[in-house]
Amino acid sequence: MNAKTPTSPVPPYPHPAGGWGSVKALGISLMRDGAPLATASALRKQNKPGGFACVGCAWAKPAKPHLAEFCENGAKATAWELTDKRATPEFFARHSLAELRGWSELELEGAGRLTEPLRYDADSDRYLPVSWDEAIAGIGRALAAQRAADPRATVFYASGRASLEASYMYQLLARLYGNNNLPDSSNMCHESTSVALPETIGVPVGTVRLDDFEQTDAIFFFGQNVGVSSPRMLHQLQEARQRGVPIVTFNPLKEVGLVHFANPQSPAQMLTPGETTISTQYLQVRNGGDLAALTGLCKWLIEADDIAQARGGARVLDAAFIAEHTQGFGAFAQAMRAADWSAIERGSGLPRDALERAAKTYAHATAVLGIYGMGLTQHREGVANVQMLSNLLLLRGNIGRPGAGICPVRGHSNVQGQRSVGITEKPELAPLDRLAELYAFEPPRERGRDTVATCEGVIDGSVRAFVGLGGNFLRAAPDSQRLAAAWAGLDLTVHVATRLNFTHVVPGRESYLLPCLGRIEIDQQAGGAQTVAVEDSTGCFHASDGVAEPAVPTLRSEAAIVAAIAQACLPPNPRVPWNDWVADYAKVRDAIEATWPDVFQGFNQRFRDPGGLPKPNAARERRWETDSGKAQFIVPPPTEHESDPSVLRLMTLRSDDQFNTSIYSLDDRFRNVWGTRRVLFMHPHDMRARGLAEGDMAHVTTVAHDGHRRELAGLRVVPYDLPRGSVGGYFPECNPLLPLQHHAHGSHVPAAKNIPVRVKSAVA
Ligand SMILES: Nc1nc2c(c(=O)[nH]1)N[C@H]1C(S)=C(S)[C@@H](COP(=O)(O)OP(=O)(O)OC[C@H]3O[C@@H](n4cnc5c(=O)[nH]c(N)nc54)[C@H](O)[C@@H]3O)O[C@H]1N2
Ligand SMILES: Nc1nc2c(c(=O)[nH]1)N[C@H]1C(S)=C(S)[C@@H](COP(=O)(O)OP(=O)(O)OC[C@H]3O[C@@H](n4cnc5c(=O)[nH]c(N)nc54)[C@H](O)[C@@H]3O)O[C@H]1N2
Ligand SMILES: [Mo]
Repeated sequence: MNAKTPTSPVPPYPHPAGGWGSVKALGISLMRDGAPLATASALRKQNKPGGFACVGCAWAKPAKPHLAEFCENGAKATAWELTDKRATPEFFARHSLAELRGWSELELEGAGRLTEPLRYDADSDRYLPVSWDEAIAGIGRALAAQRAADPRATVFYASGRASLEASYMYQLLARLYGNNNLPDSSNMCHESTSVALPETIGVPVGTVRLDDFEQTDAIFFFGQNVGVSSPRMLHQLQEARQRGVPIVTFNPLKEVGLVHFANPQSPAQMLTPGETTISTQYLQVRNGGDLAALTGLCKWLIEADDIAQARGGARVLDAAFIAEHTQGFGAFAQAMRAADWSAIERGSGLPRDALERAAKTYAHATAVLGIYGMGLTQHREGVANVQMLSNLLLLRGNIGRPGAGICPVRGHSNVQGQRSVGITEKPELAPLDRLAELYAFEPPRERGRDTVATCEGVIDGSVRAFVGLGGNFLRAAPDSQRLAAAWAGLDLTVHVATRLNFTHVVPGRESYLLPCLGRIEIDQQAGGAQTVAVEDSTGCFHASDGVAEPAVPTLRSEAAIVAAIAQACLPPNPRVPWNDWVADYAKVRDAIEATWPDVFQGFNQRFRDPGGLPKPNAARERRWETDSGKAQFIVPPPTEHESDPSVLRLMTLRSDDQFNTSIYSLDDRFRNVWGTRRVLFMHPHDMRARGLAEGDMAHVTTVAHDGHRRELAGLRVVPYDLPRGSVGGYFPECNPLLPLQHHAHGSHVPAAKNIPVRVKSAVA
């Protein structure tokens, strides 16, 4: 190949993540969203005792918070919630839903906070205001009618933000209604983790807590964009780097936050060029190449150990740990020895010597953290990817030891918590017998619908009603165009939301939009101002108190709305004290503790503890709650190789100015993209092979062979430093390209990081 490229890749963002760029971007964002004073005052209480838990990401909240325990993106999330813009009934009188369907996500959410309950009026094609009583009565009637016809045709989606209290009430509503149809955002996110880890280490979550960062010797980072998605973790990474801890990163893109970081809360760093280099080795793995890369690491370690044993030298693997604590090592080691280096290099896109260097770093460390995000989970091999990382860690006993462990970085601020209080479609994961006993009813035992099954049901007509506790399902889900076309066939759609989005403007035959309080707002109930609880990424439960005046007095809390809907659609059940719960959320916490006494022991007394109330985690103590009672090595499946060079692998990405489908602006300053999100990042060689130059418009089609045509035209080509054969675009704009059936084996997480596509010039 000619090394000279027709166009040079975009010049890299010259500044570190954090730093002055971050302070400036934050100032602009606060001005743009209005209410800078309310936001500034709220920010002082963000992630602090007596304050609120950030509504952005789920990263851990330390016991001793930093002076300002928020990041640029957390501050943007706060400003977004506390905006002074309002989507009032007058707004809805001016715009039909047909018109609003032509608006972008930025424009729809840009209308501001929802203020009144709304009901869809088909004659005028508008949302009209209704009283809370009318809305709840109407929803109650419609849901009761659906329940009488078939309780399994209604779905209760949760987006990962609602509190533990509201979520507990929500799952109880679904089960009293008669189904386990509780899909959540985690089905598109870390479900691969929830399926992978119980099999290998016996817990569905990570094993790492904040203090492990202080004791670790090496950090291995896979497919997680820390500078954008969980920037507060940069504090821990920076501290580790200052102790000389190596950080080895696997990511197809050179993400700024993984390259270097300046701490905006460290004046010394802000004034000098003394930023921290984050990654000591950066491996630009092909997207979808992690299984091969991890195989390379494990192979090197196992063979180095074979040699050490033969020579009678010091062991490379932790043989005592493997013997005492694990099962399946023999078969796994055999598979690794048999793996072929040329296949590893081809599969990962990485040279053998780079992988060997990373393996040596791993072998030299006594305590290693394995951190990962969507780069591992959103693949056909999402479950196998996570299990392979778990295999790597087990080789040297890096689970259940200070400074070591596996660390999935969760997305939404309470997504992990929703699972802990029963939001799951899998009946075996819900305490159904306990619920039966506490509330005197017969819970449904049949498996419910996850996100993919919900989409299938909407498309084939077997789902008739959709209730959404937050989220923007029609944008976030795969095959979003096919889904939107089928959505209008639903009998009933009900959305509980803070801001207007696309899903709301595609109504079912009967449709309601209910405006709720956000977590930053003061939640007054009969029993006074309420506190709620959330769970962070490291399994600690925290208290969160609203600090800002509600956007308008008409808003109701999610807990109050769920309780009202439940009472309106279900026969009375004196065992479920909905009204008492709404008056005093501490009583919901008591109910949660009564349902899971071991997990939530002393919940009301302990959830305000500094650093939160840690959830018990057996793997942290090297108790393996797996079928065999041991930690399990798992042989990875053979990888599916794409042999057709005309097929590229599309990964869908987040910009630094969005929170999922909430788009704050069209810029992505870290990737040097301004004023548009309709772009396609390409390697210059792949551009040239298709006759494309920088700034040309590309036409992208999915390779799916299922009879459905999926295409996007008019994506501006941006030459970029990524592996050949890989292309990047933005989520959610690229979701029409993601086939519903293209999801992870075992977990059904849509394979949003590896969509097979063909790219050509849009004009050709
Ligand atoms: N500011 C902000 N914060 C957020 C969110 C947000 O939208 N904005 N979303 C929240 C949510 S719900 C979630 S789940 C998390 C998501 O946070 P992340 O887990 O960081 O998810 P992404 O940003 O989608 O992608 C992560 C990285 O994976 C890399 N990648 C893509 N394909 C591969 C691959 O095959 N292998 C490897 N090794 N890497 C790959 C991409 O280059 C990218 O850097 O963030 C949460 N926090
Ligand atoms: N192609 C592709 N698709 C993806 C992904 C990807 O990387 N690539 N990522 C996936 C992931 S990881 C996730 S988590 C999903 C996210 O998918 P969703 O669950 O849809 O989450 P959001 O986009 O965060 O939802 C935004 C909406 O939530 C509402 N909202 C905000 N705050 C609140 C609140 O406090 N209460 C209530 N009731 N509503 C509120 C607002 O109305 C807002 O419009 O998308 C997934 N889809
Ligand atoms: Mo997520």
